Amino acid sequence: MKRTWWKEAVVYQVYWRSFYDSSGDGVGDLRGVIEKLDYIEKLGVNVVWLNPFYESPDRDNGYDISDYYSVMEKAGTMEDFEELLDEAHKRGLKVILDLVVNHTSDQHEWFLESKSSIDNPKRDWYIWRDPVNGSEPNNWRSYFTPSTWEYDVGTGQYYFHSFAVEQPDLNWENEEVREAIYDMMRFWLDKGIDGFRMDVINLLAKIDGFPNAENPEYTDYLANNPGIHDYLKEMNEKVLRHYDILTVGEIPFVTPEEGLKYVAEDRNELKTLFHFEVADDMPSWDMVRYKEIQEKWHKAFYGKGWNSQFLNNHDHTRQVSRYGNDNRYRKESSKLLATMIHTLPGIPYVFQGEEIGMTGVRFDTIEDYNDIAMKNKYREEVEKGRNPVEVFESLLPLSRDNSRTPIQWDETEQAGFTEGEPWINVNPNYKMINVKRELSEEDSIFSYYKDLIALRKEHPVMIYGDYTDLSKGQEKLYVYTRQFEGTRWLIILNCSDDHTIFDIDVTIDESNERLILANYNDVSDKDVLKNTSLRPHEARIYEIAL
Ligand code: TEU
Repeated sequence: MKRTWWKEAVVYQVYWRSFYDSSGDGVGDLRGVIEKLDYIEKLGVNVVWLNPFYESPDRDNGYDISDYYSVMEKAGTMEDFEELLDEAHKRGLKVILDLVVNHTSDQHEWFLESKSSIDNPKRDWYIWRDPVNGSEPNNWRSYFTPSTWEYDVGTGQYYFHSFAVEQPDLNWENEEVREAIYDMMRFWLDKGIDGFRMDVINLLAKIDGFPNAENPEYTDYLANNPGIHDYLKEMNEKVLRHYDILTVGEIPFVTPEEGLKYVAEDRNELKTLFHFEVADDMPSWDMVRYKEIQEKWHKAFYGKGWNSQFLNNHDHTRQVSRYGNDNRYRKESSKLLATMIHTLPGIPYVFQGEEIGMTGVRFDTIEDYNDIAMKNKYREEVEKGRNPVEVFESLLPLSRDNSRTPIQWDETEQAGFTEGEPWINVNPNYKMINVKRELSEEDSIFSYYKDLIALRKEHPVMIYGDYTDLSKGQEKLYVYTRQFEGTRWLIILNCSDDHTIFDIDVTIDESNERLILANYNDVSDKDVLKNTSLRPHEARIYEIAL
């Protein structure tokens, strides 16, 4: 498989509104990112993904764009962005932007025109349908609301939205729409950005005729529809292939075989993808299932396409709270999960704050929350007559705001994130968990991430190695090898709160075994592995003989 810079990337996701506020208005901003670039550089990552900062009414935190060509006031100015890009590049950091082209804001000029009358030239830029028997054209559910259809009184038709009512879907069948999007992509690429994270990119094509779904609750009918690969091939042909960039598609609802169609090297569509078999479908840790997922994706992708590894992002609860132990073993399990993500095949993603072991949050009332997905769901369920307290409790574990609280920089007021009132409350544990503390402690989570990321630069086995799981079916231990050009690594993870005996059948030649990294600092090179008792959330990486 060809070596390329983007396969060797470690991506750091910057949710800028919660990163650092340079202006004191309570919202993080692009200047705040510039001020903290040295911090990102110190971690050793080489790509930064910035969540959307384009002009937006901000109903879905920037994923409802009203002007693709300008910067939202809260985030800063175009000059700030250009400076950020320049400063990042000076530090050897590449920058990828969010590309949100399945939908726009309902305040986008295009939609305002489209809505203004049935014969407006932009009417067909969005998806409009007549009522069926006086009601919605079909029974589909959107991600954030009970129906994908919203009625427009002015023109007597419904428009289609896969997400919130304020996020109408563009009509990708219309060539003018596609060309307008390609122009916009070139605009940013020509500024020198290094790629795109493509928001729900497999939703662009819709099922012909919008037939009713048998089970409308399972919204897979929104994704992977006929025509999608034609759009992506065209996008590649007209735009992507002319730039040396990283493209990562957000691709929910795919099997590995289907996923490969988006990224197979010989198909000329995207470079990599995020699938959601873990984030969307594994609410809490399930070791056996996680291994099965890794196995089947590796099998389908090895030598053919490139994957990504992540356990959290701005939509998914912080990994140490969801999949580790954010209490007694916060430090150990943060490091273990990092070891896993950075040694499995695919590009590792670090979501801001993960590198200091930030945890999920629990606010007291629904008013303390901002997430439109959570708030809409809360309203929908309460309107059905359900008990509000129960509904609230049920939404807490996976609320997207778990990951969206401000970065905890230090122990001062508002965790040093802002001098104003933060747009969302700071996690109350900031005095214990913060960057300042992490940077001052030798065996901190941050310093472990730094070591792990540095290893990737010296050891291509972490990137290009094949993968063999030696622990199938085991519920606590995850043990696998990676092998590449004469080097073999053994990764040992005790994914549990218990002491666990290492009883895996792998031949270890003591004279050849070398400890590469461990998350307990008293492990020595000479530790014989067989029958060793591994401590809770213990993680080790060895180089072993072939
Ligand atoms: O997310 C798509 C989305 O709906 C995710 O919330 C979902 O959990 C999953 O990851 C895909 O099945 C993207 C953005 O990341 C999110 O913040 C936006 O709200 C959404 O698209 C709409 O643009």
